[in-house]
Amino acid sequence: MSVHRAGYVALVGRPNVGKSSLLNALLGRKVSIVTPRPQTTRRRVMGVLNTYDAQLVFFDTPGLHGGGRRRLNRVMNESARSALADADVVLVVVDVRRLDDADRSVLAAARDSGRPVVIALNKIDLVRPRRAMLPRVEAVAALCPGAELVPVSARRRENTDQLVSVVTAALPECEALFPPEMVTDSDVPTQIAEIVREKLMLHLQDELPYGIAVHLERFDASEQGLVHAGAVIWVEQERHKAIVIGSQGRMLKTIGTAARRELEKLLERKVYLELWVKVRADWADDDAALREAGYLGQ
Ligand SMILES: Nc1nc2c(ncn2[C@@H]2O[C@H](COP(=O)(O)OP(=O)(O)O)[C@@H](O)[C@H]2O)c(=O)[nH]1
Ligand SMILES: [Mg+2]
Repeated sequence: MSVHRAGYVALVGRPNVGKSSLLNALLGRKVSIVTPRPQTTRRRVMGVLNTYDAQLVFFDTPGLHGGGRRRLNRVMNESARSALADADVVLVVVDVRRLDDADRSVLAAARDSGRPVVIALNKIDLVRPRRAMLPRVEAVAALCPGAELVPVSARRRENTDQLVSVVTAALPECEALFPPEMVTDSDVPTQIAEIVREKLMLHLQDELPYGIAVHLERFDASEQGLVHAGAVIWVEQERHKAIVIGSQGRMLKTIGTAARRELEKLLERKVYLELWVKVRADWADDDAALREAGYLGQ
């Protein structure tokens, strides 16, 4: 009989390299929201992949990032660091097009963790010709000797099987840690709040998305075939409230419709979604608010 392997795999990397996209690609299901903006992921999200000989328990993390005076930024960094400490394998994601100081510090942290390190060089679909990648592969390899390197494209799901084999080989021999039907630890209310936030980040311009949080205040799935959800969008200033609502409520309507459509697909149910906007000036510095929004105390 072949051995079974299982363990925790921390996905780390600077913001925007494609950690959440990669997790979704590996699982074939969206468990973590994705936008073109950095700092989309604010909380640790677990995603479980079962293969015939292994169970890979991934932790998607907010990117380890330097800046940010707010309490939220510190909570996000802490969450990435604790995932690293709990990991059996560290999976560092790098954007193959660009290696910067933030990547170097993540690679150093991975190396210093003493755990096996696998590096996913992501977004290879954007490099033409393919051989232009080679010097970058070598540069990354030099920074983390002993790490396995796997070029991938999360967007096109290219070479992700190879990545799974390499990560699996680095895991300890172990029985499954979670029941096979468990895909994520995010409950449905959390998934709803996250999808609403994703749509807000996609539709709003400039700095506003960083000052927004979504808190689910109503959730009722008791009715057959229908989910009834009410979410409150926290903004930091009165004028932000006007922007989120939009003229004649159009912006909020666009966001609500996009979120509802995606949730109906994800939950395979009809969704009735109500959205409100409230000013909560200091939520990003307020532990009680951060806890309510699910960013603290995970
Ligand atoms: N072309 C391309 N874009 C990608 C790929 N992976 C992620 N992206 C894009 O990169 C951006 C950031 O992705 P995200 O998963 O949120 O990054 P994270 O901050 O590391 O979690 C999004 O616009 C993604 O669509 C990839 O393999 N190829
Ligand atoms: Mg992310």
